[in-house]
Amino acid sequence: MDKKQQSHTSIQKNTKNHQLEDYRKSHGEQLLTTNQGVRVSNTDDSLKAGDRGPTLMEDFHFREKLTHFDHERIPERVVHARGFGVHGYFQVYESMAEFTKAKFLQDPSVKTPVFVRFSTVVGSRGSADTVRDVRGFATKFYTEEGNYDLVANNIPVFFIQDAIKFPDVVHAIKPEPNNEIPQASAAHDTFWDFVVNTPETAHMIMWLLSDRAIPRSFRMMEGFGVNTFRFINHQGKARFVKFHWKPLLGVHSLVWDEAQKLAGKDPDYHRRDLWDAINMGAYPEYELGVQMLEEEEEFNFDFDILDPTKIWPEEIIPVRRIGKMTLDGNVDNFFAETEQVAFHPGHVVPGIDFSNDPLLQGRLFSYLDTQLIRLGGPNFHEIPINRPVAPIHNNQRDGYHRMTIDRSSVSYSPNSLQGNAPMPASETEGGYVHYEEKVEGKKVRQRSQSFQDHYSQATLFWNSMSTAEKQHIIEAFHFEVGSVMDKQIKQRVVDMFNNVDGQLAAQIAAGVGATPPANPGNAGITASSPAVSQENTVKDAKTRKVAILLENGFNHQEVSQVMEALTAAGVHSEIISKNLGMLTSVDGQQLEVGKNYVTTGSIKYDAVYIAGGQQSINTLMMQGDALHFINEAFKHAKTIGATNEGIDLLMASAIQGVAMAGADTQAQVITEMGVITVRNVTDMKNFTKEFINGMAQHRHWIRQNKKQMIPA
Ligand code: HDD
Repeated sequence: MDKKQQSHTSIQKNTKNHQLEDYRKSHGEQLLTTNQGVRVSNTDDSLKAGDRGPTLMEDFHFREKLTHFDHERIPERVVHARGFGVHGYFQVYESMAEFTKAKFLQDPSVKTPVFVRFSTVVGSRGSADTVRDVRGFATKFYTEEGNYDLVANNIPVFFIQDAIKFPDVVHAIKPEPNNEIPQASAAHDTFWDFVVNTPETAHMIMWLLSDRAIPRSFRMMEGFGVNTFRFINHQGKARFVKFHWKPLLGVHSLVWDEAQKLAGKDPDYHRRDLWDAINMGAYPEYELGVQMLEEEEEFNFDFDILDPTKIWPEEIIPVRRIGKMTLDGNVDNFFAETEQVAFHPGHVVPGIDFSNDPLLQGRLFSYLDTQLIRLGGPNFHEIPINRPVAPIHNNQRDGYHRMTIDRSSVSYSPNSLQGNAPMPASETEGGYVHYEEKVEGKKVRQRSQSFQDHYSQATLFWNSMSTAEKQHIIEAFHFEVGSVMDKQIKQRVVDMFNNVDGQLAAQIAAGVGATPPANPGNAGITASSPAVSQENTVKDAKTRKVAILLENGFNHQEVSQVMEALTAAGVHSEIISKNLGMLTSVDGQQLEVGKNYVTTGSIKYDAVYIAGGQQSINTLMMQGDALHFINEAFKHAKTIGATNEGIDLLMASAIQGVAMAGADTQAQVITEMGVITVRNVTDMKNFTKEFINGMAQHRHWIRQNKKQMIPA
C-alpha cells in the first residue's frame, strides 16, 4: 500500500469520507466514452471532410470535448483565491455541556469529520504561497446536527471594524486596477493610502508586518475566529466566545528574504509542505481553544469586546483548550474538493450563535452571496464536499444543477396533504433557536464611541515583541512603505505609527526617506501580552527538514549515524549534491542524492549538515553553490552542523570564525550562534543531540549583527 492510500485508509471510518466514497471515481482500464456514455473510437482526429478538409459540425464528440473544456473554469474567490484543502477529524477533550449544547462538543469518543482550507487572501489562484499576507484557516465540521464552519484567519484582528468597508480595503490591497500590479502584495500606493486614511487599521498592520504574515508552514500557524460569537448551553444561558486554533508544533515563520526567494523557487512551498507531511503520516494537529466571557462581563474591559480590531489578551481572558483536530487526508481532486468547498460563518449549529460585532454581521450576508455567483446557483450545498452528513429535508426546489430528485408533489408549508411535513423541529428535537438577545436603539449610521481607540492594542502588540521580532517589523515597514511612490503617503505612515510608538516611527522614517516625528509619541502604554510573541511558542524539531551536503568520498559512518538519529527524532533529511544519482563514500558505500543545487536551495530546509570525508569536502570547497547554501542558511538564522573535515567547509564560507574556536583540537561539541561543530570523534551521539536541540529553536536571532555581513 502506498503512502497516499494509507492516509485515506486512516479516515475510512469517518462518516464524511464514507459519503464521499459514492462520488469518487477511477477511470483506469476503462474504454473511453462521451458524457452520454457512448464509446469513442478516436479522440485524436476531428471528423473532417477529407483528411485535409474542414471539421464538420456533426462531430458531436469534438464539440462536447471542446465545449466542456471551454467551461472548465469558475470565478476564483474574490479574496482567499489561492488555497489548499485537507481532510481530518476533530475530537473534544471533555464535554462542554456546561457552556454549549453543540453536539460535537459533548462526547470525547466522537470523531467529527472536518475539511480545512488554508489560503492566502490577496493573491490570485496562481500566486505564490510565501507572500506577506494574512492566511485563511477555514474549517468545516460535518457534525451530526449539520455543518458548522469556523472561518478563521491566522491573525486575531481585522483591518476594519464594519463590513461595509470590506470592498474598500480589498480594492485598496488588490493589484491596482490600471495595470494589475503588484500581484499578492500590500506594498503599493493604494493600500497605504487606505491605511493612512483609516486609523482603525493600525493594529492589524502591526500583525501584517510581523513574522505572522510569512508562516513557515500551515502546520505551524495559529487560527483565530476573530469575531465574537456566543455559546449557548441547554439551559439557554449564553456566553461570549472567541475561537482559537493552537498548532502543536508551535507558531513559526520564515524570514522575508527567504519568503521572497521561495516565491520564485517553489511557489507551492506551503501546499507542498502540507501535502508531503500528510502523505508521510506526520499529521498536523491543532488544539481548539476558546476564550469565554459571561454576558455580565461585557463592559469590564478597556476595549469593546465586539470590536474585531481588538484581541482579548490571553493573560486576562485565558484560552481554554477544549479539543484537538488532526489533519490526516489529502484530497483526491483539487477542483472537486478544494475549489468547490464553500464556507460561511453563518453555517452554525445549535449551541453556537452570533454577537453584534458589526464585521461579523456583514460577513453573515457576504459568504452565501458570493457562493451563488462562484458556484453558479443555490444548489452548491449538494456538491459532495459541501454536503452535510446530517439529512436535509425542506421545500426548497429546483435551480441550476439540482441533483436531488424530490418525489412529493408537496413543496410548501403549511400543508395538509403531507401532514405538514417536513415539519419544524422543536428545540428539544434539535431545532435551531436564535438567542433572544434584547436589542434597542435608534436606526443610525454610526460607529460606537467604544470602538474609537485604534492605537492602544497596536502599542500592546509592539511592546510584546522580542528584539528580533521588532527588527523584522521595522524591516517590513521599510519594504512595504519603501515601495510606495507617493511621498505624502510615506510621511503620513510615519506620523500614523508615531501613535503606536515613537521609536518605531523614527525607525520607519529613517528607512523610507521621511521626516521623523518632531515629538516622539507613544500612547503611554507599557502593557504587553507575552502570548502574542512567537518567542514564547512551542519549540520542537519534529517534522523539520535537514539538507546534507555531500560529494563522493564522504564519511559514511558519520552520515548514517546522523541520518538515523534525525529519523528517530522525527526529522527528515535529504542529500544535496551537484548532480543527481549515487554518491560513493571513502569505504565504498553508496547513498542516493535527493536534490541537486538547481532543483533546490537552502531556503527549502530548516537546517544544514556537512559531514566529514576529505575528498567530499575538497570537492564542495570548489563549489560556489555549496558555499552559497551555507552562507544563505546562516543569513536566515538556521541551524548549521558540521563534523570533522566538514568544519573546513564552514571555514571556507562567509561564516568563518563562528563555532570554530578550538575546533581543531577538542573532541567536544561546540555550539555558537546555532552553529554546531565537533572534530576528532567517530560517535555522533552528542553532536546530533545538540544539532536537534538547535533545530528545535527554529532560528538563531542572536546572529542579527553578524548575518548582515553575509552576502547571500
Ligand atoms: Fe472573509 C472568504 C476569513 C472578513 C467576505 N474569509 C474567506 C475565507 C476565509 C475568510 C478563511 C476563505 C474561505 C475558503 O477557504 O473558501 N474573512 C475571514 C475572516 C474575517 C473575514 C477571519 C474577519 C473576521 N470576509 C470578511 C468580511 C467580508 C468577507 C468583513 C465581507 C463583508 N470572505 C468574504 C467573501 C469570501 C471570503 C467574499 C470570498 C470567498 C468566499 O467568501 O467563499 O465572502
